[in-house]
Amino acid sequence: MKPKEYMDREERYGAHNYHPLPVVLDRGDGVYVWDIEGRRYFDFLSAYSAVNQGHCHPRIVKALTDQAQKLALTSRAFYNSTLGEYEEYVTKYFGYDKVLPMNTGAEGDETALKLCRKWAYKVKGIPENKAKIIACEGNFHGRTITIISMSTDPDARNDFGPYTPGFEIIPYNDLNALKKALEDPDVAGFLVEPIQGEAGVYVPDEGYLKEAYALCKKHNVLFIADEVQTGIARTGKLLACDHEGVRPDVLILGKALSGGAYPISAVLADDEIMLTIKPGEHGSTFGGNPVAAKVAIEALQVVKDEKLAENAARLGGIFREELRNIPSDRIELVRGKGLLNAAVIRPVAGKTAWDVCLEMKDRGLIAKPTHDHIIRFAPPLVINEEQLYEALEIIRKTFENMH
Ligand code: IF1
Repeated sequence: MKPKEYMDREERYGAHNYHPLPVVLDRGDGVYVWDIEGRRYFDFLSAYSAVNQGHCHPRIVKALTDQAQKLALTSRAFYNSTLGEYEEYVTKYFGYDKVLPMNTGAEGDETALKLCRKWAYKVKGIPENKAKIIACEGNFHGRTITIISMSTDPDARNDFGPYTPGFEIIPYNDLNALKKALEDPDVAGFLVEPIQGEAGVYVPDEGYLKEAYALCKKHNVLFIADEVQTGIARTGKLLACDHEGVRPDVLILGKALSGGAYPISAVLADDEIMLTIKPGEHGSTFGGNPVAAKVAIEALQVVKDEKLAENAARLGGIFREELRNIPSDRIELVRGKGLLNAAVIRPVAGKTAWDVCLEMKDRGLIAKPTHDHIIRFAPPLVINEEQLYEALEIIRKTFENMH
């Protein structure tokens, strides 16, 4: 089959909720993916940071296949031989009393919201149905009805109402707005991305997270960090909150928790919060299943063994510097942390970030634009310096050709 036939088939039989770049991928290994005609690309999206450990990491694949052949799913109606091992591993790894395992990032966020509300009524003592959660403009936490009720993106939100109440939206990176919102005694939580991904890799001012955390403490409000995209070494530390020494009260992880091999998410918190949810009050058929348990342990161990946070910090610095040195008036701004980076593109003669991405694809690097004028650069964290310079050369040539 030709590439066009693959694309046409998706178009014909699949819902049109995505607009993919015209490349048909077939195989992956480390920082590379190959299309069906055998052309190789640097993957600079990494499945939106799910593949931090690289495509088809042999240790993660082995954990997956070994466990899949032994026992895949029992439901949470029974104990099993793998869940406790994972729970002990992941809580010690991140330093929390308890974990609640789910599957997707959106489910992790939903779980955190429910946990926050339960805590509001059982511990903080907010009157029934009055709990409020603060979220930020430009947020992205997933696609469920409740989550899009917090969204300020018309595409994510429009025509999906009525919306879930109980949220207050404040500007991101604005401590005064947070201070003001926290004066309401019915506020139970502050949900925040340490770096806003979908908004275009928007890095807040230094000190924002630390001060926001302190303000939350002052008002007995839970600081809830959505590290689904920023977590697990992507920004050069294990968690993006680690850059400011902030330990979230509730931590949401997803994506790279599996190295991209399996849908795995998790919510971590201490007992005072987590034990407010009792048997029957929350759960999931697949959450914490034996395959997920084994895959997540291996995926997290790979991050440590291969020092991926250190690599992301070092190579991220080189990447931003080299990108800024590209002599092109098309690159308006470069920002990011670790290997979560973005370039803001100045459209010239009707050519947008999409055209830049098409050109990069033809030269052997795939990335995806966000918001028409921003390109995210987020390779797997196993990338080495030589590969990074090779990728930068592709990017440089692309811009050179686009004057
Ligand atoms: C799509 C963006 C990335 C997330 C944060 C929760 C979730 C996500 C901080 C939900 C998901 C994705 C989903 C993907 C596009 C994508 C994305 F561009 F929209 F912002 F990564 F950059 N919290 N992010 O970033 O996780 O339920 O999807 O597992 O196609 O919607 P999920």
